[in-house]
Amino acid sequence: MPVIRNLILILGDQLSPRISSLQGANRTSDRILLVEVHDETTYVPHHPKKIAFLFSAMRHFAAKLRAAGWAVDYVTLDDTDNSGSFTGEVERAIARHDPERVVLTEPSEWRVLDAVDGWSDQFSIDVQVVPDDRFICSIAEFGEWADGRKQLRMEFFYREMRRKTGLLMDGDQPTGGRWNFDAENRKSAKPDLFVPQPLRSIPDDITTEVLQLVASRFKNHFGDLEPFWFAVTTEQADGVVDHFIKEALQAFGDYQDAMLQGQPFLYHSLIALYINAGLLDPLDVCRRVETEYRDGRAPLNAVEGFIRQIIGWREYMHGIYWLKMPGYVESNFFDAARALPDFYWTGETDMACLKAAIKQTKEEAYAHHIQRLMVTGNFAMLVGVDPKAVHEWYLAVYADAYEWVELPNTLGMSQFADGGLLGSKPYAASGNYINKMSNYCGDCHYDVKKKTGNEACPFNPLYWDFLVRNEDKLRGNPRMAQTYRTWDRMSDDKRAEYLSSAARFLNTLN
Ligand code: FAD
Ligand code: DLZ
Ligand code: SF4
Repeated sequence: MPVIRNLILILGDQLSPRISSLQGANRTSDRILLVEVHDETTYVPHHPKKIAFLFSAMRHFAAKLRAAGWAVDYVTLDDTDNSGSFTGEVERAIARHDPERVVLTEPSEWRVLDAVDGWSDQFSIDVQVVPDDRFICSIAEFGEWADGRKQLRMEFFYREMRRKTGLLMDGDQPTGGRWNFDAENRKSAKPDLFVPQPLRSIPDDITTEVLQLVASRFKNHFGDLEPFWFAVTTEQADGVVDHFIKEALQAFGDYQDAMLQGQPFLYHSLIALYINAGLLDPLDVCRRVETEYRDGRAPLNAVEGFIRQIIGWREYMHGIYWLKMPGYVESNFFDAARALPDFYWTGETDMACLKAAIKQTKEEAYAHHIQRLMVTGNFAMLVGVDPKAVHEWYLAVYADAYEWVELPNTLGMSQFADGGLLGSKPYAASGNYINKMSNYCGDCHYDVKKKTGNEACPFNPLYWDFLVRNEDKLRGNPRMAQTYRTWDRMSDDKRAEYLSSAARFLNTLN
């Protein structure tokens, strides 16, 4: 048997032929390893659609590598010898091939890197972890940017990324004379708005086999496995980008924050799961979208807004995660301790906005940003759910969820659990915001216009209760001053009504 030089482990979110672990690899002397393992499917109870997506994408990727002449070991979940963990499968592959070294691109999650760090001693073998060059800003570069700064504001980081990539730059100036067109991206949507439907891929034989496996093994996980229409190859995911550019990009900016009953996707791109798994390259996508503006086919507010999400927010979240882990996951600025309400797993609530967001999460493994931030996230923060429980829910239920991007979005942006590292004030809102940005309230058991009492929208008293409960932590925040002044100006009776309404509602959650 020929000697194996490098055993190259490719993780489920590294499905790119350009992945750094393959650069410089040799088809004759190296062997690639991909593994479906029980531990990765259950460290949180992932949505069945997410597991099926990754397994099918991994199997298609392995087939593509084999067709390109690579020797690939692929271990399926139902392989009777499967040990159930990355560590166990690397150990078995070392025993099979006796390689000189193990090579992998650095894992995107701290948990996995921590395990990998032990392999060299555990298996007495050289383990080479190479940087992941799919990010525009490396972990080291982000550390340099953050060093010595009191506040790590995304907006300033984003400008650096614009300069670095040259995206939407005219010389050293931002195209259109402004860095950020967000103020133009806050339209609410009318129910009769024409909304494009997502491009749906048809499951092939590989996907069908995966669906059977996932159906039999993950019955107890939250979420509907079928209908399954996610793309599972780069070619299909490219088609999703084409579809987005043609059908939705023009209005992406205008309706970015809008929510409509029965329209889970609106003008969003639905590509985070493909970028995060390696099927799409973030910079390629941004360049294609920029061309739409340069060629006069899409407005600047849409194109800038979209590019900011990817080279701004996405890169920034990656930087924050690696800057702050492993301690970050323990952040709990408000000392919130409530258990996650059961209805997050059932959708059984009279609150129409939460019901809609949770129902579509169950059906699609998807909710758009404002639903995650201002509906499920806002509610969890207002009622004081333990941020770790909130984090575990988000990590489990969305097809695009990986800890490196989910954790800073949840703990930092949505729950303010890091005390303001990411945002200057909590994203706390009463029913008024949800009513302005959606048509949920019309269908709701509660009345968004009522401030207190049993019929009042629960967000209204909960908003004030949250601010009062956390007054010692928030009153000194200059961006909260106006809000506390409003509270101070209320009569004692009004204040008491708010607090007793909130207490009654919170009791129902216990
Ligand atoms: P679009 O709205 O079309 O946006 C385009 C792209 O921009 C996305 O595909 C994504 O790659 C990127 N993007 C947009 N917003 C963000 C952001 N805040 N952080 C990072 N990238 C962003 N995104 C994830 O990819 N994985 C997660 O696990 C995740 N968890 C989240 C949890 C919470 C509580 C919140 C508030 C947001 C979370 N996000 C997460 C960010 C955002 O909600 C999703 O990226 C977006 O909804 C994915 O849908 P889309 O592809 O249609 O995005
Ligand atoms: C999310 C996930 C799941 C559900 N299953 C697997 C798997 O069986 N094999 C695999 O290689 N990756 C899986 N993943 C993605 C990994 O959790 C992800 O690649 C790492 O956490 C990144 O550090
Ligand atoms: Fe949500 Fe309140 Fe509107 Fe009901 S009334 S949909 S609970 S914001």
